[in-house]
This record gives sequence, structure tokens and C-alpha cells, in this order.
Amino acid sequence: MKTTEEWINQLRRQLQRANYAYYLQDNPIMEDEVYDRLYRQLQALEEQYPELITPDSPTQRLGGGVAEGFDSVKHNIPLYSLENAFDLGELAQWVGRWQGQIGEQETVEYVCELKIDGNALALTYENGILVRGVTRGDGETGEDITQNVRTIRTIPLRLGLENPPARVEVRGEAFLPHKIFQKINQARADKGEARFANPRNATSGTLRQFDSKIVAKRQLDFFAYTLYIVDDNRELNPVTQAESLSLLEEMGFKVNPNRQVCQSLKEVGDFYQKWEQKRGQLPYDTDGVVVKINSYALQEKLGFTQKFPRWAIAIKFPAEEVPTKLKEIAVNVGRTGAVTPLAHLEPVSLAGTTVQKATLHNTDFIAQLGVKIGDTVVVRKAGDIIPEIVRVLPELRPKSAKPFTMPKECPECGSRLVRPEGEAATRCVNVSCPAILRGSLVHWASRDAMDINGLGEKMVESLVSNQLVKSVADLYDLTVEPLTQLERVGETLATALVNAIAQSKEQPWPRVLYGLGIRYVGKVNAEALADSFPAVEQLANASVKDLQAVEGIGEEIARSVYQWFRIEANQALVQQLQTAGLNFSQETLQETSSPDTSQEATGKPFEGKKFVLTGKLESFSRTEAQRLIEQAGGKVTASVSSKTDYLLVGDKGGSKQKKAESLNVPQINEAEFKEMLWGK
Ligand code: 0OW
Repeated sequence: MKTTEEWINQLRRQLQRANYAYYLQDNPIMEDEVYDRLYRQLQALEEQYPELITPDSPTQRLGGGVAEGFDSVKHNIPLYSLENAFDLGELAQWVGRWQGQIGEQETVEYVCELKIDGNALALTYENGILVRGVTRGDGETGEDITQNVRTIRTIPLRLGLENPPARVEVRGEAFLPHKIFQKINQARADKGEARFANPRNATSGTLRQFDSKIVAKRQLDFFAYTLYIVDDNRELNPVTQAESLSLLEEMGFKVNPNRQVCQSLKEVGDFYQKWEQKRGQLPYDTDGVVVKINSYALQEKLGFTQKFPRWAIAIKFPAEEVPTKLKEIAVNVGRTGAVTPLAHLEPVSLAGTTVQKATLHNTDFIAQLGVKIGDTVVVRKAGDIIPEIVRVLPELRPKSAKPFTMPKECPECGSRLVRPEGEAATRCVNVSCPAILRGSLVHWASRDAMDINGLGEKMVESLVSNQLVKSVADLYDLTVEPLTQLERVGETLATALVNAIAQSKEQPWPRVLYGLGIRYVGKVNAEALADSFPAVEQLANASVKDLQAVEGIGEEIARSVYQWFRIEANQALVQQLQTAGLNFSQETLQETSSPDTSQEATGKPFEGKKFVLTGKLESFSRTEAQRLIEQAGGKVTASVSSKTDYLLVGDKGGSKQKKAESLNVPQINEAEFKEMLWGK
């Protein structure tokens, strides 16, 4: 029969193993409810026998009450900071500074570790039990936040060693993974609290919470990177940094796996460059690579300067956020007429590129930022490439700073700007505004629309500013001669461009529709609309309701299409383009003398057949059915039209059945579909 103590110890070991598997190996070994039941059993036993409670019991993670403050304590071993290098040249200089102190013949091995952008912590274990956790402070003294440190689940309360050394000092970085950071900020925003600027600030703000229950909820994480064994009979005696990192893992710590022993500076440089590119994929922030001489003997030989170890250095990644001066706010008129404020900045290097402009989105964003012309602002380059202004540094605001006011007239054509109610954007609505014209020409020629080579932004700019083109239709009246008058346009380029424009008349109706640039009508919607309305007249005469019946077309898009066709200038444009020979109707298959694609010719049961799917199918998903149809030579379109051959109806078919009935499109069920596909 087990004694109570044996039973309690067994429960503790089971729970500790479960915690390790769950938090450090992301590989749970028991269901949550099993863990909770064992946890409650342990709690009950410890309540009954409080004298049996030990500090490493899993029940002791969740600290006691709210601390009044934190004691300031002296580190047993100081926490050093790191000298910084900003590129590989400075790394070589670092080597040059200590190379003389070690024999030429000695081969130097390095350990490269990712520099986690969090908060350093100093942990002390006595006889394998965590007894203290301290913030870095100034390196000599820090704040005793033991009860908060105990809530960090990837910091073991007991070292996983059979007979642990008398004392062990561990250093590492507490941090918040991006996902957790975003959750914390969302929760704060929901409560109307200010967001943390970045995970590092959120980590230090959390570590210094007086209520450790809040800390526990924040789910901090921890990577260990330094181990000191303070013990006489040193069974464990790591002689390199690499060995210490492996030993820390054995003890039950999380050690960053993206580390590497390097035999040369070249390898160190490769490691740095690899992670400068890859770090964006990591679920936590890093701000560089820490390079350490691997051998402890060499570390001892080199020792420390006033502040840094001579045997370690941090090569920083280029900053993601930099301050710079906002010189001017100009406005840019986009293709749809939207007028967006654009910040002109003092050029600054940011993550490897020089940034001079950044979007300010709209006047609401400017108001929210509280930015003025002349301010110093912080620019960030998020994952995507467009730099963004994240905040103003008001303390650096010059007296000459002046507020931004949106112009009343369009800077391009002078017509009054409007701000449609309920919209954040201010816009120019003059369809012949050069900015709108430029935008519509670039869009018309773009890859997914008419795909006209040689008609990019530069050529468009020159055509418009030289008054050669006043609408998209004018493109089709261009001849070689006037083009050769343009700067840097010779006979060859002019001829190629005229031919490319002429060739674009072959593009099918869906591309022409997309090229018109109707608001909210993207590539997919254009295809769906062209499928449902195979000729422009049908589309132009369709009611909002008819338009909404098309798959994927909501009210907003339907209204935008309906209104577009009721604007004179647009109707005229369509006329001109039709006259120029552009396709404003979808050739139906039997009308064209297409190559013999009959079933006999290709042996595919659905060759040349057009299907529309509706309702849930029993034996296939939508995509599987679509693939089967395409493999059998058929095509699947979004909505029923007069050219649809079959409507495949799953359960609870929808509005498409009515449409099919009205257009006499045959409807088949799943069984019939299988029969057609595979015979009896
Ligand atoms: N942030 C880190 C990190 C690391 C110590 C030991 C010798 C000098 C610094 O990932 N991987 N390794 C060390 O090594 N320090 C690190 O961070 C330091 C702690 C304090 C200042 C830096 O953030």
C-alpha cells in the first residue's frame, strides 16, 4: 500500500512529465481532463497534508497573493550584456581584437545562437529546486520576481537530474510568441487599455506584474542559454557552450534549436545571413545572432571588459523600426479616384532598403496618429513590403510643425473632391481626371486584364501627359508615327506597342469586363458576371436583383455594376471599344468552328460540356467533383447561363435550379452524374 507521500510524489512526477511533454515538446501525453483530475487529486492531498507541500510541486506554480513590490537582490553571478556588431565587417573587427591574445595555432570554434528579443532572467536552483528568479536589472542587481517566474511553464520547478548539483545558475530570455502577444493586445484593446508596442515591452510589463495570476494567464515562454554549475563534486562539468546548451535541455529547459557550432567566420556569416532572411517565419521576435567562443577555457583566457565578455558579440539584424523626419504630406490620386495622403520622409534605411515614402491611408488615420508635418515619426516594415508609420515621437515635435489639411480640389484636375458619407476615403469623381485616366489605362493593360506588353506606368504617363490618349478606347486609334514623337520611343518600340494593342482585341469578354475597372469587380467576379451575361447588352440591362443572383455577387458589387452602366461616359466607352473590335460577348462553343472536340475525338465523357454545381454532394466535395469533371474534359462555371449543359444538383439545390428551369438547362442528380461519368 503506498504511503500518502509516495502517492503524492507519484502524482507530481506524472504531472511534471505531462507538463514537459505539453509545453516543451508540443506533444501532450495525456488528455486535458486526465491532467486536471490528477492535478485536483494532488491539490486535495496537499490541502490535507500541507506539511508535504514542496516548492517544486506543480500546484505551486500559481503564485500566492498580490505582491506589494519586488525586493532588489544582488545577482550571484553578474549578467553581462553583449557588445553589438551591425554587419559582418564589424564581426571581423571583433575577432581582430582578441585574436592576438590566443595562440595563432589554436583553432577557434564558435557557437551561433539566435538573439531572442525578450527580457533576460537569472534563475537559481538549489539541490535541483528553483528557489529564485530575478530580472536582469542593471546586470549587478535585479528584482526578485520568483513568484512570477514560477508561472512560466517552460521553466522547470525541479531540474530533471537524478542527483542535481548543490547550486545551479541559469540565464535565459523570457519572451512572448507573436500569437500570444497579439491575443494579449487584443484583450487590452477590448478593455480600452493601451496596447503594448512590441512583444519585448509586453514581456517586461508582464514580468513586473504584482499579481502572478495575471502573469500565469499571459503564457510567457523562456529559452535558456547560460549554465553555471556551482558545486564542489562536479560530476557535471561542461567545458563548452555547446555542451552547456545540451545539458540545459537535459535538465528540462527549452533551448533554442536554431543554434550551430561554426568552425569559421564564414560559417558564422552564413548562419547570420540565413536567419536574417528566415527569421520572419519564426513565431517569436529575434533581433540578431549571438556569437560565442565555444571553449570555456578560451572564454576564461579572454575574460571581460568593463561591461562585456570579450568572447561574445551580438550581430544585430537591421532594425525593423526606425525614426525619421516627416518632411511633407502630399496627396496621391489613385486609379479609382481615391485621394490618399502620402508621407514624404527623410530617407532612412529600413531592413535593407531606403525608405522615403510611407502611406498615411486616410485622414482618419492621420487624426488617430496625431501626426503633424515636421514631426519625427517611427516607420516600420511589417512582413509585407509597404513601410508604415506606426507612431509619432511628440517629444521631438518642432515649433514649426503644422497640421495636415486635405486639399479641397483634386491636385490633378482641379475638380472638387468629395467624401462619400460613411467612407474614410476622399475621392475625385471626374472620370477624365488624368490620374484616374492613368490608373484605368494601367489597369486595362495589366496581366489579368488585356495583358498588353509595353504599356506600363511609364508609357501610360507619357501617353497621357502628351495628350495622345484621353480614354482607354483611344489606345486602339494609336499609330506608330505620333508614338515615335515620344521621348525614348523609336520605330521598333512604337510598332511593337501598336501591334500589342491590336493583339489585345483577341482577349475574351471576361477579361474585357475586368479591364473596364468597375469598382469591386475583380478577376473572379468578372468571370462570373461574363458567364452569366454572355453579352454586354445583357449585363448593361440587368437589374441589381439579376446581378445579385450571380454566385459571389453581393449587393454592393451589384449596385456598382448597375450604376457603372448608367454613366454616359461609360456607355460611350463601351460603344467605342466595340467599334474598335474588342470582344463584348462570350462566343458560345457551337457558334465557333472550334477544332473537333467531340467525345469520339478525345474519348472523354464530358468533352466540351459545361457544368454548374449546386447543393451538397454525398460522395464528393465540390472541388473533387470539379476535378472529376475537368479530368473528363468538362468545365465548371460559377453560374447557370444559356450555355450550361448540365446543372448537377446535390441536396437542397438553390436558386440555380430556378435559373436552370428558366433556361431549360438539364438538371442531373449525383447518381445520374456517376452514370454519365463511369457508365452503369
Ligand atoms: N537574447 C539572447 C541571448 C543569448 C549572454 C552570456 C554572455 C553574454 C550574454 O538570446 N542567446 N545569449 C546571451 O549570452 N545573451 C543573450 O541576451 C543578452 C542578455 C542580456 C542582454 C542580451 O539580451
